[in-house]
Amino acid sequence: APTGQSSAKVTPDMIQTGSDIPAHWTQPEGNFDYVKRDVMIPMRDGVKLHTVILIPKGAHDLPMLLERTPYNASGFVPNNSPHMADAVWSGDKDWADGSYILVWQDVRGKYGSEGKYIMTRPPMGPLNPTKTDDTTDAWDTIDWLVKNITQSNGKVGMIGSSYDGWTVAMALLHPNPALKVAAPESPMIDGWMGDDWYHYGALRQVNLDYFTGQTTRKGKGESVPRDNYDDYTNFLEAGSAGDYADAHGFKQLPWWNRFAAHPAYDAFWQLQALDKLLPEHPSSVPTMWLQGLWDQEDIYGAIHAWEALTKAGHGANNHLVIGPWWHSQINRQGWHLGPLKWPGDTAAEFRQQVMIPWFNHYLRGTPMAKPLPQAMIYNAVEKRWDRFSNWKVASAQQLTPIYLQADMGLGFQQPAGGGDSYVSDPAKPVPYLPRPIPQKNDNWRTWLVHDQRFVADRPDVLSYTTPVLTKTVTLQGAPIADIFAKTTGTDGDFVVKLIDVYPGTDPSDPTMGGYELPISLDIFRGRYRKSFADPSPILANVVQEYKFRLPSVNYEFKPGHRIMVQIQSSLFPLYDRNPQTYVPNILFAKPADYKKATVTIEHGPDGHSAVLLPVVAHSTASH
Ligand code: PG9
Repeated sequence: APTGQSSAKVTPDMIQTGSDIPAHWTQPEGNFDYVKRDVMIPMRDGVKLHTVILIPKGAHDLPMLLERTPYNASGFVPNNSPHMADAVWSGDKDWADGSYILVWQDVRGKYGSEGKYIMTRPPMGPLNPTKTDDTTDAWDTIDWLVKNITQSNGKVGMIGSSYDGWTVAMALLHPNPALKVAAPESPMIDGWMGDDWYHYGALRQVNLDYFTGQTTRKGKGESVPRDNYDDYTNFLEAGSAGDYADAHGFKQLPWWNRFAAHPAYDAFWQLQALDKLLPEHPSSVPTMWLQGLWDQEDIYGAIHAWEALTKAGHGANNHLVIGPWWHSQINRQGWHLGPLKWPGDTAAEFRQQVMIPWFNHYLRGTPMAKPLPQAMIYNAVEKRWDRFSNWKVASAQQLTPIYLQADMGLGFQQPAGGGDSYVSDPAKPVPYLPRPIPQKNDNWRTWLVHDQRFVADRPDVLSYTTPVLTKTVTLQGAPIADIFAKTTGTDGDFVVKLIDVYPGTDPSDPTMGGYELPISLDIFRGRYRKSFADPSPILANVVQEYKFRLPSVNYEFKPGHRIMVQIQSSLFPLYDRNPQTYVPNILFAKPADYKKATVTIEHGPDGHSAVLLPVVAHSTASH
């Protein structure tokens, strides 16, 4: 047998010194179909922003697609593949066929970018005394790109969803002339009124994880540590949202302190609401405002930005697209949404057949087979896109009240009177999903289509239902909840859900038998019934009106189905609990402030509770 040991001799090349990691490593890119550049782009104040650029090999005269993000630009190119389409994250694959130069940039102060981070930094002005914002940063970036990326044709399009959709909207306040087309996808537009932070003043407290995720580190921060698997328990045991935040160190976070000092819709929120600012600085950039019908994070932004611009006379270059999607699903697969199945991949088809051809039209002059209409809104019942040339802004709609009636009935006849009461107990708030509700929640994306039968038997949830419909009821527009109620408390929340009750059996899909599908729902904090800026206590035991707009729908209630309106006073733990005792700032309510209240929903005569429905006799949609 070989021995070998005695002749072992150490030569110099065997000796391990220094480091096995070279000072610099360059990936040979001989077989790559693109070139990757990591650059630091200087802004007007000298701060440099980290930017990742993928340029197809041999490219010339290509348009550039820019996304600005607080979520790590490098993460948009997760794979070290020689093929551009394999290198980029799934949402950008359709753009990575060699016909676009792709650009992602870290916003100021996050990940690889220099400078200071401010959460959704307000535009320069009273809330931002500096000389830069995300409008100037987008402007300077585009300026640099067209001057330095010689393979480009000098034209830029911007996309991005949610926060990245907000960066698109910010760029539109004063766009660089090279910005030729834009698609804010599920953009955060007004964080107080109906996007990520509050809905009509009710705090979306599960977003407290977002505060630590974004603002404890320059890179990705941790979520808030949990004592229990079930967030219902975690938030209930914590007390108020402020108690929860204090217990987890939030006082160290400037954003939380600023946020917590402004629970009402004061100047802090009003002056950064982009649906107010965009019409004051309208752009001529062709813009596709895009969101999901059941967008669980930013259901407010796109449609309100589009409506505000349209109302101000800027409808010609602004289009509205609402797909059958959860938040940002436009950038993923769109075969289904929870139990709702579509005939194809609605997201990929939209990207490939509408969005990219539309971008190509403005960025390389390619004619479009079909012009983009004023609005394209998916019809989730007929399972097809409806195209509208006259989708109305909410204020111009004709609305038909559907009234709450005796014996938990619902109908178009105004009832003479009556009412129903329930006890709302902050110690037992109504969950928004069946418990347990883990922090990493698989149902988060689809909670807005969850079967509402899981709460129907609760004594603090009222469900009003029509008889079985014999004719189709078609809704196109924004329903408005118009609730008249009294309470024994001095504050309180109202949750109103418009629901399609499916027939008891469905032979083709038995699991949908009797399904209670929410098609539009929202929450309203009672203290804001007179003014969002100046809250006031509810007068105990006096009937008050609570009127608020629900998310827009393009829906058909079919014969055999029933329409339901459900009312309750909490939606927990997604929204913080209202103590039902008026306190100056609910974020810091004390345990003794949380009190049971008896809530009575009036049918009349002191106000006829109803949901005002955008019923249309004849749809004007084309397909
Ligand atoms: N909805 C997320 C968000 C946007 C803006 C601020 C806070 C959160 C997002 O998905 O980006």
